[in-house]
Amino acid sequence: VSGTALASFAEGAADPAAHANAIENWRELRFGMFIHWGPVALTGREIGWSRGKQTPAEKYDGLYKQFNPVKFNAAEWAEAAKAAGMKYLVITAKHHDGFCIWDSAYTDYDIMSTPYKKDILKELAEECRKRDILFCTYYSICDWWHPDYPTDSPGGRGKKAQHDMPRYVEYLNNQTTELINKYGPIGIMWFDGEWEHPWTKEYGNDLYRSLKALQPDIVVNNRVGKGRHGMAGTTKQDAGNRGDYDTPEQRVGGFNRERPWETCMTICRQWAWKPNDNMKSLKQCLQTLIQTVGGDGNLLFNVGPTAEGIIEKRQVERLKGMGAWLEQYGDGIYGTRGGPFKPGKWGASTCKGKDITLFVMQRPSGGVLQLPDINAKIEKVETLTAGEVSATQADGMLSITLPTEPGDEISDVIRLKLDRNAFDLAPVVVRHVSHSLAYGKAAKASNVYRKQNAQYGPAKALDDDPETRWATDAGVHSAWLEIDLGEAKRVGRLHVDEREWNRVQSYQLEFEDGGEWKVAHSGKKIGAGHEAAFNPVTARRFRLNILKATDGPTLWEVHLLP
Ligand code: H79
Repeated sequence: VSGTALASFAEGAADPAAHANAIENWRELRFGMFIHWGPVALTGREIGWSRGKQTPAEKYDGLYKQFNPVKFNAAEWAEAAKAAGMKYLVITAKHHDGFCIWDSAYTDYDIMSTPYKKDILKELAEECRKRDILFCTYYSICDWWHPDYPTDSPGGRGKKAQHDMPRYVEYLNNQTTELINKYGPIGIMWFDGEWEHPWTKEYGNDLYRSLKALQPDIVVNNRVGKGRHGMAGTTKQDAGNRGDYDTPEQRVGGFNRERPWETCMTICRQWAWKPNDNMKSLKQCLQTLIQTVGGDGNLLFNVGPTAEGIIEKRQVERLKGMGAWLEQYGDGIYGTRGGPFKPGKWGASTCKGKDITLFVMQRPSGGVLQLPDINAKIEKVETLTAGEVSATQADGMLSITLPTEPGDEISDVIRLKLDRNAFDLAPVVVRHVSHSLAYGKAAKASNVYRKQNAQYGPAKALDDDPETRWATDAGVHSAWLEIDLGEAKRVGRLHVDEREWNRVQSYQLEFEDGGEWKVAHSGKKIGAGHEAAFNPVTARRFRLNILKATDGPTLWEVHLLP
């Protein structure tokens, strides 16, 4: 990591060496437990946005009077994290709703005013420490309950008649200091709710500086500042916002070795406990972890305990499943860096010393994985899962012949031993070989985002590169992309991908026939990885005509197949 590039994020770090060390140590942990918990669990609604919505504020603010988690057992929670292979734990000390789950000297709206009256945070911090799990706290900057904080509902729509932001900031300073002094050292101070207008960059920078002065090796996420870009969670460094790492939310972040990052994601749908919430499969859980670490990020995986104080049995079982798998293959996860093969549908890779671990999660047809070659000699290749594996380096390709059968249902795990340090190799994109007839063919489009043909041109949808796309201007509601195959070809299938953008509402695939455009297939939504088969047509020119979109359409890939 280049020191100068990251320095501006950390200006004000009291002890630069302790600061750098702390980030390094935290990054090596790679996998942590997030816990969202509070009186809201009594309602089964979401902690971040049900106050003043599904639950009227007066009712919500009185829930704590019934909050009595008699089955809470800090050792069990810490044990669940341990069994999952999680190395750190972040708990909501205070969420947007303002309730404090520790014994705070600065408010009575805390755990000591509930019938339970025991300091949950203290017990949890101790049980984590016993197990060598780094204890961390989540603290929401916005506080809809606190009388001095200006807004009182999600989105900051409701405003309090009387408020005093400077006094609230004093409260926030007092409480975060209290968390460090009472339960510290704290691994990460995990801020959130910074996007509301009362919070400023200056407040963020001051807070960052004072926390680092108090505990030089504390890690502070980027939500302390004002620079976070939406749910992608990235902060650009030019605006002078502090914060040690980026925080993509409910999505795996993009490959990035320059700036540390951590995806936060829920094991079910909701952050706080919800009855019968939809739980992710073991495969989804582990593949998410692998994709994240392969992109050089950490995964902070969330559970929401019940109002009684237990983590649902099925969730504990799921976590154990993850831990059991990591017990076998965790060597390719913990203490590694992402790459050099960038993650994609094919799988992901990590490196440590002279080793590269390949996690192959989609078997290529033919059983040979084609990777771009690396500037190193492969001295040994072995599979840690079942079966035999071999590798050859020729013509700029590294071909890995996989075991005839998948060696594991989550991922084949293959270890390459090199003649040099693997982290020194430049990261490379693994092109998915689509066998599209349109691959690399000439293309034109009715519109290109800010006329930036090099970056967002139509060719980007035909290049099998998962990192590039064709994009159009904001406000565009219809657009077409025309492909010239060079000669007439028979086409009977279409694959299109707009990922999470979900803007296309209706489209048709057209082909040119005697100077006239005719319709081969028509459809409505596209979304992520849309496939369509139709009566085959033979033509040289094809046109994907987007008839209706909610905003400027963006397509990552367009494939025409026989
Ligand atoms: O604690 C969990 C959620 O309760 C909390 N963050 C995770 C870790 C959360 N609260 N609200 N939200 C998530 C969604 C907020 C989304 C938005 Fe925005 C706030 C949309 C516009 C303002 C975030 C900030 C995305 C763009 C700016």
